Amino acid sequence: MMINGERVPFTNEKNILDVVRKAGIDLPTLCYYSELSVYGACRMCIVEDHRGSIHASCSTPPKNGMEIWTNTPTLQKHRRTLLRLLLASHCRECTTCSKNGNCKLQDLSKRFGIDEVRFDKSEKAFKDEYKIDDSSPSITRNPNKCIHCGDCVRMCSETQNVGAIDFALRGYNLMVCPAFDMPLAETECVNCGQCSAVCPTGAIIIKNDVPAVWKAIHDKKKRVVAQVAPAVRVALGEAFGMKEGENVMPLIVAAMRKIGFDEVYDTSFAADLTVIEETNEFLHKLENGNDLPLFTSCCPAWVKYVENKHPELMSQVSTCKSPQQMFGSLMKAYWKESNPEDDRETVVVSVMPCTAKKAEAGREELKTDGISDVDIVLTTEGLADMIYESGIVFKDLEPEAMDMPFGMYSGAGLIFGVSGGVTEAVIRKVIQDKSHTSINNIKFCGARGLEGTKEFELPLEDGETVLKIAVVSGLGNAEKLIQKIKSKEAFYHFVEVMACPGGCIAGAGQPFGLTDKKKLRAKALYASDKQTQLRHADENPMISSLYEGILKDRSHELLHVHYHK
Ligand code: HC0
Ligand code: SF4
Repeated sequence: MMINGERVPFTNEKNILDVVRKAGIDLPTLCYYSELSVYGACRMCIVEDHRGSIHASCSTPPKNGMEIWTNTPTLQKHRRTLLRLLLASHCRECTTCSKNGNCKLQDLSKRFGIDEVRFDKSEKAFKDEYKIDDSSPSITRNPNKCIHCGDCVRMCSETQNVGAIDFALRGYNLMVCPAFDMPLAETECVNCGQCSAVCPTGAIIIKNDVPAVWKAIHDKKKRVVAQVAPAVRVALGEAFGMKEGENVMPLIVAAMRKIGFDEVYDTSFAADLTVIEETNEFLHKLENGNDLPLFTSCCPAWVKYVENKHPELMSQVSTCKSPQQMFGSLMKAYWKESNPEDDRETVVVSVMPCTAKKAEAGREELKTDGISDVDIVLTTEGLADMIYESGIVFKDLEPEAMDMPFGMYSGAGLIFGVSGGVTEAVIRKVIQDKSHTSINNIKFCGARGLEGTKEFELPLEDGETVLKIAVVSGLGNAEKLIQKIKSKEAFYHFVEVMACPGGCIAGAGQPFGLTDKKKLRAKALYASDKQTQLRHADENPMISSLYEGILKDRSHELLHVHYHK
């Protein structure tokens, strides 16, 4: 086809938009994500053909012989009108909006030179129009900033099979909200935050816990201990213009020390503990042959999904706390035991790629004597904001090493951040042959890759047992798998579920990542795993010493949980 007078070949592209973008022209969109269905609502991606007809390029398939233009005077005029109409009913508190600098509407307004808005309303009218829904521990909904693109609705229903939000009312009153405009916290929302990840404006934003972290850091009576999740290190650099997928963990440690955190540790350490506890639980179930499959429990959005939609399966969800929570409970207990004289209060701050971890940390079941095991959860972007606010030039930092002992981890704990990682880590523990070659060969078992559903068999060394394993990411894929299990169409021994498509590398708290970015992040985690000295959780010497010490009698109390919704 011809684009702006130049011949552009196309192959499998499903719409003109993808062909145009492949040709290096960034057509604007507000409602298009290649991983969601096409909605065609915003019309920003319009193109003009040789007859002067206008087409929405996202919903028009490419054809041989087609001639289109992407930036004619007519298109420019239409795009500006569309933006002015959107802005006419959009509040314009840009300087105080948490999406300031990261908002597609703001970005396109600048790009298309919108310097005045007709049909203006008073600021007061904007502010009073819809109430802000602040009920969720993970996200805040501000319908006054919604442009009705429907991205969040499609993400929530198509990808996640949750359907907590949808369009309501008609015409001028049209809005996106939960059924009966209930507070989000009272719906089936699982807190995965994927709606906020695709929201082009500030209509759905992630709860900002940065002020609480500053307050703790500035309080001299508090010992502020941080844990950094596996997936954060391969995404945070993007916020400072570094290469996508680069592992910047040593710079994160340096930045966090400068910010004022007292100790900086790695959640991958606790993931090693999870591997040990979860594998023991799995082998026990396998021996008894009941209550299978064992479902993983480290993704809190998945746990909430099961509680909401399949409560009868909760007995099959591992009782292991997630690594975030294992870290929190262990850290607090360990400190109390080993430093009885220190009267500072320990505040555990997690840095997570995830919004659901904020909700998880607040759960009653994950408190000890009424105090949360994890006190504050920052997202990757939240930490980037703190670094930025501190004036730290991230790229120029000297790399620093984690604090010890909770900064020691194996590669098995590190790969938790990508879909299939938990499974691969468990397999590394299950197999008897721990040689380098054997550990390396597990990567071919079928657990790796960004496909939403992966199923494979693993023959064990006893020559008899063949494990049937499934790895899914995206709750819609999990639902399909559950239906197959329930109808007995399929049987599995072990099932890993992560709510975000691709796993935590694509968590909603990360700089937004489509497929290519996810691939780079996954690659970086696997490369870092390969470089670690310790490849399986049992090799972590700190873990062994904990089992001989504090965990000798308290492993169940500190590392397991029984949810009662
Ligand atoms: Fe994940 Fe985790 S790997 S959930 O995906 O299991 O958030 O990165 O920290 O807890 O370790 C998120 C990421 C974690 C936890 C770990 C697990
Ligand atoms: Fe959070 Fe990871 Fe689950 Fe996404 S997959 S909701 S980032 S724990």
